[in-house]
Amino acid sequence: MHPKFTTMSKEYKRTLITSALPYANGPIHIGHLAGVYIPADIYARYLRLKGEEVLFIGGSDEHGVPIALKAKNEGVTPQEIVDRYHYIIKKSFEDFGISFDIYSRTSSEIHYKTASGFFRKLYDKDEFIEKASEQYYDDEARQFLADRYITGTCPHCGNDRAYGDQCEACGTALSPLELLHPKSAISGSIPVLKETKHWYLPLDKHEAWLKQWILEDHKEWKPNVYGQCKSWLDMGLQPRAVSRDLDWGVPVPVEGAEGKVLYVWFDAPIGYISNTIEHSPGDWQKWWKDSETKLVHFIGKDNIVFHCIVFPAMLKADGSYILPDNVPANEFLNLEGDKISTSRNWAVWLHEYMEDFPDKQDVLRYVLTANAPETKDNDFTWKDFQARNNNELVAVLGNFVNRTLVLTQKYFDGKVPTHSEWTDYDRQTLDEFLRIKTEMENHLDHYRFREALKEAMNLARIGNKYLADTEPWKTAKTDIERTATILNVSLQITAGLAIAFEPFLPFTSNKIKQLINRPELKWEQLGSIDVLEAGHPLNRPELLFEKIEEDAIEKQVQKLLDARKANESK
Ligand code: B3M
Ligand code: ZN
Repeated sequence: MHPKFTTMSKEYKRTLITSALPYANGPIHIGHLAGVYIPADIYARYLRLKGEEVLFIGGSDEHGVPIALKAKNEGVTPQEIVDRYHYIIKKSFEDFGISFDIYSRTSSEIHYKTASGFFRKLYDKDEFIEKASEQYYDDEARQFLADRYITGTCPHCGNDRAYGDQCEACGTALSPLELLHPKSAISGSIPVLKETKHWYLPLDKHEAWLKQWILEDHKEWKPNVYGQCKSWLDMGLQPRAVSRDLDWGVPVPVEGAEGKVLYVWFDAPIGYISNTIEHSPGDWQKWWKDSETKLVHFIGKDNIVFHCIVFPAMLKADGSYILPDNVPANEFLNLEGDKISTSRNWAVWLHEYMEDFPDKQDVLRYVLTANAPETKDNDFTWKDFQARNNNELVAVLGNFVNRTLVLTQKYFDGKVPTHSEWTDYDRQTLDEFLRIKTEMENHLDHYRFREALKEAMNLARIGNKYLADTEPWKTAKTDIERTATILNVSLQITAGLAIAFEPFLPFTSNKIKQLINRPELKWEQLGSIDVLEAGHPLNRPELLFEKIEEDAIEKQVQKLLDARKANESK
C-alpha cells in the first residue's frame, strides 16, 4: 500500500494547472506527452469532472539561443521558426485531446508586456544586482556570443566541437572561458573578451525561506523533486543572471540596456501568467494572487530547479503572487532502451503517430500512462504498445463493454433491464465497484496516475469476471429475471467505466457515453448502482478497440532502425 502523505496542503477553492511550455523549435514526441502533458491533462479532466474550478494553461516557449541559432543557420528570422513549430505543436496537443483552456505563446504582445512589467517591478524594488563581467564578443558580427554560439576544444576530452556551455562528447558542463581555441559559431572568427553588464537575481538572498518552504513545509513533494531541491539547497544558491546579450527575446526594459534581452528562463515561466491574462483579462489575478488558488506545475525533471527554486524566488521577489502547492515532475521516458533524442531522430513524433494510427490517440495515452516515468525513467517499446492494446484495451475493457451491450441488445432489445433482488455475489461485486472510486481518488489526488489507471482497468476486470461467473447467456435460457439483474449490474459498471476512464481515455469515454446514450456523467456518479434507469434505451453496440497486428508494429520498429542507420552514416 502507499504511505499516506504527510500533506500540509490546505483547502483550496480552485486549481491553476500549468504545463511546461515546450520550445517551439521542433515538433513534439511521446516523451513530452508522457512526462508532462498527459499527467497534467488527466489531473485537469479529473478536477473538472468533479465540478471543481480549474484553469489549465499551456503554450509555446519561443525564445532562447537554440531558436535564434536555428534561424541563423536556416537564414530565416526566429519568428519564422517559432511560427512553423508553434502550430504543429498546438495541433498535436489538440489531436491527443490535451484539454488546455488556452494554448498561447511567448512571442505574443501580451507576453512581452507582462514579462517586461514583471522585470521592471523587480528592478524598481531593487531585487536585482547589476554586475559587469567579461564575455566573448564577435568583432566581425558585432555581438556578444551566447555560450552556445562559441565552439572550441574541450579541456577534458579534447573533442574539438565542444560548445561554450557543454561538451557533448564527454558530457561535462563548461563555461566559455574554459574552451581551448574558441571560435564564434556566427562568423567563424576568434572572439575577444569584452565587458558587459547584466542583471542577476540574488538567489542566495532567498535561500533561507526556500529551505523552510520546500524542505520543511513540502515534505510531501515527490521524492525525485524533493531530492533535487534538497541537493541544490544544500550546495548553496548563487546569484543567477536574468539577462543576455542577444537580439531575440523580450528587451530588458531599462535605459542603456540596448541589445540585451531577458534570459529565456526568466521570461518563459512568466508565460504562464501572460497566458492566464490572455485567457481571463478581467479576473486573472484570482488565479495568481489569491491564497485560495492551488497552483500546480507539471514539468519534466530537467525543469525542476527553475520551477521549485528560481520561479518561486521571482514570484516572492514581486511579493504579490502565490507559490506552487506542488510540482509533480516526472522522470524521463526512453524509447526502445535508448534516450529519446531529437537530433538523432530517435523519437516517436506525435504528428507521425497520428498518420500511422489515426483515431488511436487513446491507445497511446493508455500506454504512456500505464508506463509513465513517475518515479524513475521508463521505457516505451512497440512490443509493449501492442501487448497493452491487445491484452488490456481490447481483451479487458473493450471486451467487457461490448459483451454487456451485445447481450442487452439480444435479450432486452437494447433497453436497460429492471433488476430484481441482488445475490450475495452481486452485492460483493457492487461493493468492489464502489471501492474503485475511493481508490482512484486517493491516487489522483496525489498525482499517482499509473496507479489510478490501474484501478480503472481493475473495474473492467471486475466486470469481466462478473460476466464470466454469472454467465448471463446461460441464465437467459432458464431465468430471464436473473439475466436482467446481471445485465443491469453490468450496465451500471459500464457507465462507471465511462466515468473512470474519462481523465485517461477521453475519446473512448465519449464513445462509451454515446453507446449507453448518456452524454453527461459526473465523477460523483462513479460507483453508483442506478446511473442507468430501467427502460433507458441504449445505442447499437460498436467495438471500442481493435487488435493491432504484427506488421503494424514491425513497420514502426523498422522506422526506428532506419533512423538509427541514417544517423550512424551521418
Ligand atoms: N521550454 C524547457 C523544456 O521544454 C522549457 C520549459 C519552459 S517552462 C516555463 O524542457
Ligand atoms: Zn569533452
